[in-house]
Amino acid sequence: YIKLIGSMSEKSENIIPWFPRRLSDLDSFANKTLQYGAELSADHPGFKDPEYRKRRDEITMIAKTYKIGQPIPRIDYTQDEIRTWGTVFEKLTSLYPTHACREHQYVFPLLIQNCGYTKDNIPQLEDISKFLKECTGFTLRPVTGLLSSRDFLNGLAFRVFHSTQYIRHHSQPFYTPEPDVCHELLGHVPLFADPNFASFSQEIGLCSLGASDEDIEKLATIYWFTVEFGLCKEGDSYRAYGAGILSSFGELEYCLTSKPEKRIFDPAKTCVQKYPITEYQPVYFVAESFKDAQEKVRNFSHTLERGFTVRYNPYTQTIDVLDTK
Ligand code: NLE
Ligand code: FE2
Repeated sequence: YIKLIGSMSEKSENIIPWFPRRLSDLDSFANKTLQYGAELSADHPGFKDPEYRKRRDEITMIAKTYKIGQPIPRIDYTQDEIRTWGTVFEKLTSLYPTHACREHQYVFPLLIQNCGYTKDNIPQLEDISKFLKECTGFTLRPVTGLLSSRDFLNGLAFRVFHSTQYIRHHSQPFYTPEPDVCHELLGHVPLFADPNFASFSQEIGLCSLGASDEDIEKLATIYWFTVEFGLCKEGDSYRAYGAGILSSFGELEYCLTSKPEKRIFDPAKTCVQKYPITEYQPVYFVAESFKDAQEKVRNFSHTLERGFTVRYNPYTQTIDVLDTK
């Protein structure tokens, strides 16, 4: 925890949770991953498969020693892993034309051309990170598993996305409660190449810097219902832009049916909505556009209790703190 000096210290509640101020500060938390919650481990198909666990440990070693700025080491994926990827890739790409949002569909062919996205190849984080950097300035950073919401969201303030590098268990290719390369590369990556989506994501990240625990909870819920499970309107129909949907064949089909409830995205309401993490979502929120969603989140952030504002300085890749709200 840090204490801010100046006019802010006149307030009695002047203890502000630590937050990264420069890019290399992100190295201090990339290893602090959460243990699977009881809920997750009970459901996880790979939990009782020792060979799978061993392979995961091997892959996550990379993330453990990685420092920002280094090239991300390549993984030599096994035939079995590539087969799982191929199954997921084929099923999902057959649904994208009718279910994915416009931005996702625009970027996808570019990933095929530039980053080795095919059925028989699991693309490498390093190639993708370079590609994204040229599109929107986003970069990937390998991570061993789930970070705390605070750390994960703080990364977005720097346009850094923490990405896993291992793949889901082969027994359940069409839905997993955990992030894996299918989820990151097919769900998240295409959207981070879109300028409006990139700046919407960064907006949530900036709001999270130095936020109270309660506000982090709200922002994480907003992140959940947008970046992970967001729907948007296109003409008269709905389309998916949330990565958790775009990486799950089962949920992608389900989300556009009339079964789940769909509500308009409104940060003040969305931020308190409860959600399950190991099954299809019963409720989705629909965004008008990424620009509109960003503006709504920005307005919402003024209602949070943080007593200062932050600005990202892209030249130095640091955070400027302004003590006016
Ligand atoms: N349910 C998603 C999938 O199967 O790809 C992963 C969600 C991670 C938050
Ligand atoms: Fe995700």
